[in-house]
Amino acid sequence: MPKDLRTFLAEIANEVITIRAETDPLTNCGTLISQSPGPLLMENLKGYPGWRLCDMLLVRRSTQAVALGTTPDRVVPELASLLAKGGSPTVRVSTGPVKEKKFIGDNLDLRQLLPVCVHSEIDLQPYIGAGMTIFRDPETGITNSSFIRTMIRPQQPYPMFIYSPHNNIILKKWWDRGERMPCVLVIGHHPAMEMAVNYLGPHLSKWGEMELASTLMREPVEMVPCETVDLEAPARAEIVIEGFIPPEVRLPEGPFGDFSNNYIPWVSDQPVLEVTAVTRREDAIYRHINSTMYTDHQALMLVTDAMIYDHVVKSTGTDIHEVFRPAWGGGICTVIQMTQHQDGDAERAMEAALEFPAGKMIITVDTDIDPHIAEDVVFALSTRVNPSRHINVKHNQAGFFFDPSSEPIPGKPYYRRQIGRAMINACMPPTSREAERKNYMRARPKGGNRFMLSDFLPKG
Ligand SMILES: [Mn+2]
Repeated sequence: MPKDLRTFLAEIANEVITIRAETDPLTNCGTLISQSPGPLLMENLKGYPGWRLCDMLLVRRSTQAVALGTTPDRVVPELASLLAKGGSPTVRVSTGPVKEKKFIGDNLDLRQLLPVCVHSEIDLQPYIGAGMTIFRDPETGITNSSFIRTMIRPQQPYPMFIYSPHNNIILKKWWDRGERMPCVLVIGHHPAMEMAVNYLGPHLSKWGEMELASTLMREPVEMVPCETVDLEAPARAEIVIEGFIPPEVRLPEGPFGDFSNNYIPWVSDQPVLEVTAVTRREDAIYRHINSTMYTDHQALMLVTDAMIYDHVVKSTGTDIHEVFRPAWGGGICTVIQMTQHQDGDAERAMEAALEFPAGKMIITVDTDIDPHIAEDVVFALSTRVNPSRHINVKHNQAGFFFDPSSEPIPGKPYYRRQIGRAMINACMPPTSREAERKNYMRARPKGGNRFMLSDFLPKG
């Protein structure tokens, strides 16, 4: 059975929370999803009879591990080794489940066709957040994919915020020829494909993220020809939207609470998608990625975490266990869990991480600190850092567009930003100074996990 969203949902069935009460994509799905501790399946959507919606598929290391066919402690190293292999071929098929229902025409209304959600409290419009684009380079024929937020106004066309540099290179080539660019938005497939689509590294002359998905899924992705554009789309997707991005049209886009949980930019004029077809499964599941704190939106950053891990390990040889960019750091803080064997190990690891868009705060911690637990990281920052020695600031670095504290660069486009970046060594002394490490041993309560308070409470 080829992998897709459904095979994945079956594999994690014991972790999925199913909601049978009525939920409303326009008023409450956003907050209900954000409150969920794990994978969620909503089966009764107001205004969309017969539809189901899923989200939060990757917020836990346990489900990330299932997606990659590994164990939770091996997610980052395993993903790093898969990414290092690059793309592998997809396979063309003549048809597939995504063709079970077809809607073709210039007046399609995506609000009517799909249960698109409003993500954040003051977003003015519902947004497709889990749409994976397929753009094809008109010169090389290689495709590029990324997640692009698409604003679903009450009528066509639909503004898209195209932040991805690779997508913009390709879009410019089409527009420089005076042509509108054919485009596909894929919604709902195996989460390993979603990880591949979040890949930000180099590849443009060799393969696309769909080929990378074949590597991460460990099987060739089945691709099927589209109805109205000269592109192929994954045959086992839940939904495929086809259309064109014309060179001459711009429409106001935003406000939308994005990535770092800020509204950046508030409203700006952006390109638009003119939809020409929607194909889907008969009983399609709408894959949503709510763009608020602690959702798959931040969890999907693990692709870059794996690349940072790979680079730091290979370029420094330091003893790295885990790289994690926590949602509670707005995605602009990187925690590296490592063991220092010599003085300077942490500093070398952080210098190497700085070569990536690893955020403006890079923090190293030891193996007794869980990077996934904020209290642990703040404990390390508070008790293991001498600010005079262990905080190193680099000025005038490239800033992240979605970081409101980054500053514009005079004379540069609005999305180019600058900021200082801090490297904070919150590790205890290296193993070469073993005696000093005793001072940093964390005191744990007598009895450990061998006794549970609940067993000592009155029964019934
Ligand atoms: Mn790319």
